[in-house]
Amino acid sequence: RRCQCAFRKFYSSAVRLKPLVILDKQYPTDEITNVTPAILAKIPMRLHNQANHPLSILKMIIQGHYSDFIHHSSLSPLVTPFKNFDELSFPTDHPGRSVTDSYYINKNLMLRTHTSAHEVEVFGKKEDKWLLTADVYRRDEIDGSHYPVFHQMEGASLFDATAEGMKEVEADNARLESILKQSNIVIDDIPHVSSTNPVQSSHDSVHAELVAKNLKLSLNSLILRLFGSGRSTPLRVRWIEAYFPFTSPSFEVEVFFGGKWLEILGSGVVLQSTLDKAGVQGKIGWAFGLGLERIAMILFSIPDIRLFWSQDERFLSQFNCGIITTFKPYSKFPACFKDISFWTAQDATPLHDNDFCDVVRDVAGDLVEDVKLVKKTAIVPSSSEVTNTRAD
Ligand code: FA5
Ligand code: MG
Repeated sequence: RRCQCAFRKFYSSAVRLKPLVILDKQYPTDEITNVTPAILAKIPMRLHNQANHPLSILKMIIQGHYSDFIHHSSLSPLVTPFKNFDELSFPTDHPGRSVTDSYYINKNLMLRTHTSAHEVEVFGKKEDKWLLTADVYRRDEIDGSHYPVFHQMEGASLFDATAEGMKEVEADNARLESILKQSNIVIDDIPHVSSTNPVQSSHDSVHAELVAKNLKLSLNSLILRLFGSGRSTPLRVRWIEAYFPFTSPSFEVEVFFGGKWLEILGSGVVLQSTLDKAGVQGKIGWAFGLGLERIAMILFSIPDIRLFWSQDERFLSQFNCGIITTFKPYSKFPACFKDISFWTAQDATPLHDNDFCDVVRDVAGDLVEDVKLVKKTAIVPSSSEVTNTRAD
């Protein structure tokens, strides 16, 4: 009920009519504005660019793997619905467009729901191989692995749609296959194309199959790089037929980790109409979108997706640039320090520090992490004074 009240208060017409200031710029609001203060507060944080944050460490590891790709990581999250949906051939009645699923600043501006929103823009720069990391926003459920703000990394690779271009793909496929053959990975594969996951009509089917195969090999080798080291059991990866309005054929990938299959990415052969809109001609290629939190949760053993937003030193100090370390859990509550004065009668048996610790343990149990003696004195207090010991 408290939540509903806050929601109604925020959406009262007085607030709604006020312009919103986002990243130092003012934007008008209208009857479909539904972005909340809690979401707005996340926009400047750009966790993927914060040094030593697990998301930025992961970003850098993936960038290192795709070393010949150009990187983008500072594009504004504010995009038009046209860019987020129409440019990518989403049908006009797609549920993702609704105000119940996406965050709108006003009817002409929204928070991107995926990094694919920048595909036409980046392909338009005539870049063939690129990665793009960004914060994305969805009015999703909140639980241990979903959050309304999360981070994706988009990757794309284009090749000349010619015999020469396909030779390049074949050579890369052979290189990747030989790496994967020698490693401890079990891949549950599906056909590169099928009647339910078809080649686009404008594509040569041999080209499309080679490119789909390159996409799979490339992602399998990335997954091996991320999850493969120091394992006693084989790494299990599963490819699943999927549907995205802007790729065909399309795939999702799941990794078996901690007894569960976890979906980590969506991918596919880029729709030719996306490249047409970007003014790219004579090329064919693939794209993927990785969920960074899902991968980082596994790699760093971070149990809850909300922890990524923590500014608590107990979280941030655990991660170092470029290294995957295992997260050590700590209390969800901030540390609370108490000063306690404790005294004994003059004629009593002297109190050992450990006796005092036992008293604390008896009363507070494991809630107390640390007890420190601040000062011990033999001075007998007058009736209005006590000696101070301090227990933190
Ligand atoms: C997409 O967002 C597509 N844009 C991916 C894509 C790119 C397909 C390029 C084809 C070509 P999807 O909605 O499945 O797809 O999200 C991709 C990944 O983001 C998921 O696999 C998951 O790892 C992560 N993800 C999705 N929703 C959430 C959420 N609420 N919280 C955390 N991670 C999420
Ligand atoms: Mg998905």
